[in-house]
Amino acid sequence: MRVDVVTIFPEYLAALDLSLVGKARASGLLDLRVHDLRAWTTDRHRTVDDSPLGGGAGMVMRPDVWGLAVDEVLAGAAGAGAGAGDVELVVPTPSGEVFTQRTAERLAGVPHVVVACGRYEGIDARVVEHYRASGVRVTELSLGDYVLNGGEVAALVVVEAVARLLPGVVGNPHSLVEESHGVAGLLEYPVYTRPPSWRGHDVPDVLLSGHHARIERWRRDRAIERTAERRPDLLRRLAPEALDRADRAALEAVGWTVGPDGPVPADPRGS
Ligand code: 6GU
Repeated sequence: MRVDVVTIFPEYLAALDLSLVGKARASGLLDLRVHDLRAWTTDRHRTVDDSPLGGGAGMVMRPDVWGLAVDEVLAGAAGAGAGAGDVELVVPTPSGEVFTQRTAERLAGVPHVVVACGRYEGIDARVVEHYRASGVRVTELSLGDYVLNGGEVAALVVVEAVARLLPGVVGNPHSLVEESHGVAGLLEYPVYTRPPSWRGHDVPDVLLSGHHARIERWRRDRAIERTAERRPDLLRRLAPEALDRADRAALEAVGWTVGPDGPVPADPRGS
């Protein structure tokens, strides 16, 4: 998979040389290239922004500079054999759709992703409009409901979340199956390692029992409990068919019941 990141702070992405993503790059599973947007400026001061038309605070990134940058990065990969349908332009912005594990899974199947990192008040809206109109898939992504100074952190997040899903990047593909925000729709159960007793806190006995069916049940109960407490929004989205009798008992133990559309708080006055 090829990923191009365009930013005015290429050094920000140095972290992608480390750890699993760094290894994926070194092994050739991930062809990641970071570009300095200012390489496409044409004036002496290498200007990438201008004041907002219509007035208001801050600065807006210029469409002409972004157009030259994105054209060239798209053309570079097209020359390497990718078609227009194989590329997706990702634009991090707090006004985008929320980036989730589903987004990461979808992007992991896209041969070429271009991430355009805006700063200031964002990129002139015609850039997204233009590439959409020219047939490029464009996704504006937000990390969540808070404001960052630019898209670079989102680029780090997207590259890490996507790269670990590429075949061969995570050593044991099994570890991708049960983790939080996996297909089960539950948060991950708590995990423990040796020593079995630490500062007076003991690992739950069942995990030392060697009884695999009981361990599996215990883990699923804890996942249900945790999700009810921390992410009731996720719990409500579970399909009733996905919940067996033991799941329903675990839900009832934490004050939930399973209605025709899925789990709901048992107390009708509750959340
Ligand atoms: Cl993707 N960009 C910025 N600037 N702020 C954000 C964000 C992205 N996601 C959440 N806040």
